[in-house]
Amino acid sequence: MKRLLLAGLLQLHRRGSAFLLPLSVLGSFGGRPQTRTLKHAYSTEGGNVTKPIGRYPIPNKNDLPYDIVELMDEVEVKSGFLPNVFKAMSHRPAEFRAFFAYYNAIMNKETGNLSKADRELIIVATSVVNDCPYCVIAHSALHRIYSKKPTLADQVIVNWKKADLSDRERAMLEFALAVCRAENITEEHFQKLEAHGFDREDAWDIGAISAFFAMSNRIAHFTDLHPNSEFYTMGRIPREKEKASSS
Ligand SMILES: *[C@@H]1O[C@H](CO)[C@@H](O)[C@H](O)[C@H]1NC(C)=O
Ligand SMILES: *[C@@H]1O[C@H](CO)[C@@H](O)[C@H](O)[C@H]1NC(C)=O
Ligand SMILES: CC(=O)N[C@H]1CO[C@H](CO)[C@@H](O)[C@@H]1O
Repeated sequence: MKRLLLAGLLQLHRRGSAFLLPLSVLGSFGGRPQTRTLKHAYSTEGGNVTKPIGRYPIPNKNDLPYDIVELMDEVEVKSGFLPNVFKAMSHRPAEFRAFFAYYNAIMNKETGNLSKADRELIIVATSVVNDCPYCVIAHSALHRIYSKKPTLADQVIVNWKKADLSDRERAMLEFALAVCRAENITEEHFQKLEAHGFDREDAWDIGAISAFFAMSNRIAHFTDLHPNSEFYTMGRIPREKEKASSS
């Protein structure tokens, strides 16, 4: 059992850079060797000890199992900040491991017709229905980064039916939302997907992302999980412009 878990986590590690944020957003951490040890505690946002990120206590780093600390450090070094979902889930180490193993299995899957941007868009659209600010804000940021489209996720957040989506994306979101709303899923749903190049395995991928994040949305809900401030601005301004204005 322990071995299996370790194998799973090692896989997570090997794919670390693809795990949460693409290399293109790693900014100044980009090319550095990742041996830096992060010393601070995980419990607050931006070191502001008076502003909690959620309702449950976050364990001190020293009290957390090593595999969890290692993964958090890796994500933080590679991303430039540690998304609050890692801190919140560390309250339950066994669930932390299960959560990120499942997350990795569906989000970093290398087969099928869903791009990374497609996956993020499914999370955005369904998390709106589930009233989850953390998930909408974090995953719309990731959508902007992966798609290089700074406005589409915002459009989907307000009203996906009026967003500048392709017919393919529309069909994908229609299915994801039918799963999200627990509608009666029939053959017709699968046929509509097929008309846009999504086979049954792709339908599973869309359904599984919708389902997993419905669970994640609910955990964020009762734990009162707050998004990191970094997510709000990520991917809104093209990098060349950003560089030009800061030099
Ligand atoms: C820390 O958070 C508290 C509570 O939200 C806020 O009043 C205070 O201004 C924050 N301090 C800093 C330095 O951001
Ligand atoms: C779901 O749809 C199928 C096919 O149209 C139908 O036979 C079935 O009765 C429906 N089930 C429910 C619970 O509405
Ligand atoms: C339309 C499209 O991209 N179809 C591809 C979906 O994925 C399968 C296998 O993963 C490919 O064989 C299809 O070409």
